[in-house]
Amino acid sequence: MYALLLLLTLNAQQYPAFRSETPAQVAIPPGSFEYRRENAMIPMRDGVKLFTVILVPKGAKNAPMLLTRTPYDAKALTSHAQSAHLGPVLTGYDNAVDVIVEGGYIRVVQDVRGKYGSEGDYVMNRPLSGPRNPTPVDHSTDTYDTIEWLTKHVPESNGKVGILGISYNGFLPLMALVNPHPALKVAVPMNPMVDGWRGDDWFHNGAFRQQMMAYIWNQQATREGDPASSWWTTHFDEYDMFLQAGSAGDLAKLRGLDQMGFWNKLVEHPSYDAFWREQAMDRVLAALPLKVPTMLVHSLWDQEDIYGAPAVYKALEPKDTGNDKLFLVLGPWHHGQQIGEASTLGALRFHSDTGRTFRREILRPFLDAYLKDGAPKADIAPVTAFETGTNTWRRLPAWPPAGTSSRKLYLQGGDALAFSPPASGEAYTEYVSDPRKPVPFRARPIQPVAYDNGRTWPFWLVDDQREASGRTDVVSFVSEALTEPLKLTGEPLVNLVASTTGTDADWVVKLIDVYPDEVAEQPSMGGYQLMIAADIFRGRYRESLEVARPITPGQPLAYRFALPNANHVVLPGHRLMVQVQSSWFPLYDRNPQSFVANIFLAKPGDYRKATQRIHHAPGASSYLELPVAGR
Ligand code: PG9
Repeated sequence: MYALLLLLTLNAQQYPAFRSETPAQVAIPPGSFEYRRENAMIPMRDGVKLFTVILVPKGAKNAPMLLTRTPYDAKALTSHAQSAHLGPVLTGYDNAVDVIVEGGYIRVVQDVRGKYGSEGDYVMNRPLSGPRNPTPVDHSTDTYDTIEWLTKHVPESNGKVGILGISYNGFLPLMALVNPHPALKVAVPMNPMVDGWRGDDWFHNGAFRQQMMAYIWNQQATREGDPASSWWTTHFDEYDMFLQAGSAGDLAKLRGLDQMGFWNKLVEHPSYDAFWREQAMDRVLAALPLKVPTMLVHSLWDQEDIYGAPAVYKALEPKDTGNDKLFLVLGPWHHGQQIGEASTLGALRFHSDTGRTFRREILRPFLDAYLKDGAPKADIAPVTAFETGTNTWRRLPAWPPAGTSSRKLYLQGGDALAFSPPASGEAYTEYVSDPRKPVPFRARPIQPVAYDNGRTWPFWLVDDQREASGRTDVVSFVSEALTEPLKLTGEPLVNLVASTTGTDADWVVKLIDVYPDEVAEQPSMGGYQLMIAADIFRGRYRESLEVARPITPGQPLAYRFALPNANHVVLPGHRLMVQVQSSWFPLYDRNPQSFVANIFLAKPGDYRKATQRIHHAPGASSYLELPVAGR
């Protein structure tokens, strides 16, 4: 070392003019940017400091602040471009730029505790301090302390704060509603993670979303999300990777995922026990007063968190006695699409940019009304819902709309589907479910859960289901062509009567709008089979979501569960279809179809072929209760 220093010193003396060209400290000329960027380390009540980017538009005075808290790297979310202008800097995930920049808002984005620039320990969806979190700090206290600091340290602000975000960043505004800071004037949870077991990111009705394993690794392997330590690929087609691995637990062991604390909690809690119930944010908030005006934003084809926003709305609506504190927006979007271009979704065309309409005509006036001094009351309906089929925005007083009634749609023999109960015919429709050849949840090769590189993951819920309906391990029941419009406004309820030769089974039910054989305006939509509501139910939880029980082989049993909300008009000439299958792979892990204590730990010998029967005999028929709008 000494010799090297000596050599460098000699070098400098020999060539004094030949020095490093990098300045000791670079200086950006003042006035170069249209905004002030401040990177603050905000102290929480336990002394942990959270990295917080504060972007103040040039000349801002009495400006409100829009806060997003995130586990996804505040610095990256506020540096989409190195520009003198805020617009390019913020264009990207979680930033409704036309609202933030044109609205003159101060933008604040903060790394949550334990991630990226923030200190402290990281716990996935950190529960509230209490039985699930013995520490005195959580996202509620961290948001309170952050807002307290912001109102005292951002001189350009008017002291009013709104919080908004998508997905995990939508879960965090819900946490902010617990013991909210008085300066928190409005919250906009978009596509929020609410109940990881019932219907958001981790399970749907007990079936595990194993393609999220990569996310768990990437979230927990390193604080900074170091790419060199990220989840790695081994197959172009994830169908092969997961099938070759065996159970999700086998893959986790193969990859060392059991180093991640959250993975071990998943394996420990495969059923809907207190671990999940006590963290479900609809349940948490149902027990608290609604103090902060809140707009829940939901995507009708949300491939990640389709359960959350409607569940919170359902929980909080009874508290909104004046119908002026809780708002819901239902858009024809995939997860988070509302902050981008949204005139299409996969093959669907809406003939207007529904995302832009939402941001400019709903979100912007809503935020202004609560955050800007002297702003007018916003003329926003309690529920604003885009009706697909007719491609029309509807202003509604509540969801589902008054007058919505239940109408039974019966599965019948001969693969028929009708609003009248089966009078005679075959007692059941049969198929063989083989875990060695699970039904792909979309056309192979199956790509990872990702948004970059042109991935089509975001659109999979609107994939054409024609391929599936042609498989022998998928049964499809289809109605006659409708002669008049059928308007669905709410959650279809599945009432399946099914039997299996196995001792466990998954039931996937899809309600489908079948387009006419030819669609002149868009020929490729001829015969298209569009899922308007679909979900999976793990049969072991038929009697209790908390206690898994074996299924009695060969016995027709009733399974009842809700499908996600639809706001859709099935037009005349279209037909209704219901598809039923017993795997949705590899998004969901396979059911071994022989009862084991914990499917995460299933072994190769546990996976067995089973013959499934969907029953539709008179008096024992399967049906869907459709939420049909009043006239
Ligand atoms: N809801 C998204 C997600 C969470 C957890 C696993 C996978 C995806 C999100 O926060 O972006």
